[in-house]
Amino acid sequence: MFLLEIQPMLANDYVGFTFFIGCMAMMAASAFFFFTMNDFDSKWKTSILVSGLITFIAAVHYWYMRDYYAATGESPTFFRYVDWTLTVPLMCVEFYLLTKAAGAKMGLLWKLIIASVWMLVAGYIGEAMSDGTTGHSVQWGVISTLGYLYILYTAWFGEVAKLAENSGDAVVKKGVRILAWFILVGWAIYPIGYMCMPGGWLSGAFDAGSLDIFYNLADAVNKIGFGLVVYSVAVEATAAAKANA
Ligand SMILES: *C/C=C(C)/C=C/C=C(C)/C=C/C1=C(C)CCCC1(C)C
Repeated sequence: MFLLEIQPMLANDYVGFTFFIGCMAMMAASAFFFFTMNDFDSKWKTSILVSGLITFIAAVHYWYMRDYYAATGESPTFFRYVDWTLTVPLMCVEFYLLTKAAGAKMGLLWKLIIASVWMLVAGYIGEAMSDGTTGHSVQWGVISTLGYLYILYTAWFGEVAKLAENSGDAVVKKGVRILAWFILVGWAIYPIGYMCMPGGWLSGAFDAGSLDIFYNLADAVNKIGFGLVVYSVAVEATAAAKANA
C-alpha cells in the first residue's frame, strides 16, 4: 500500500510528493511540540499545546489529502478547508494567549475567529463551487480578502499590536511582531495559490496542480513556523523569568 503510493511519486509527481512530505513534517513537528511542552510552566504549556494541536490536526488532514490526491489526482479542496477552518482559529488563539497577560479579552479572540471563518467560507465558495469563470473566483476572493485584511490589521496596528506594545514585555512584543510577519508574508502565499486555479487571475502562469503546491508549501511554513516562534518565545520568556527570580 505504502510502496504503491510511493511509486507514482517517483514519476515526477511533485504535487503528490509535497502532500507526502507535508504529512511527515506535520507529524514530526507535532511530536516535537507534544514532547517539549512539559518543559514549561502552565502558562506556556498551553501555548505549546496549541502549536502541537495545529500541526497534529494538519497531519491528520494531510494523511487523507495525500490519499485522496493519490486516488483521484484531484485537489482535496474539502479536506483542505476543513483543516484550515480548525487550524486558523487556533492560530488566533495563539495571539490571544500571547497577549492575555497584557489584558486581551475573549472578545478579541472571537473577532479574530469570525474574521478567519469569514475568510475561509468565502474562499471555499470561490474554489469548490467555482464555475470556472474569472468573475466568480474574483468576487469570492475579494470577499475572503476582507477577512484576511482584518486579521492582518489587528496583528500589525490593531488590538493585538497595541496589547503587545503595552505589555512592557520585550519577548512578547518581538514574538507578536514575528507572527505578524507570518500573516503578511506566509499567509499571502494562499491568495497567490488561489489565483492560479482555472478562472483565476494567474491561471496559465503556472501549470495545473500548482495550487496544491502553493498551499502545501504555505501550510508547512505557517503551521510549523508559527509553532516554532511560539516555542522560542516560551524558551526566552522562561529564561528571562529565571534570571529575574
Ligand atoms: C494553516 C492554514 C492557514 C494559515 C491558512 C490560511 C489561509 C489563508 C490566509 C487564505 C486566504 C485566502 C484569501 C485571502 C483570498 C482567496 C481565498 C483564500 C481562502 C485562499
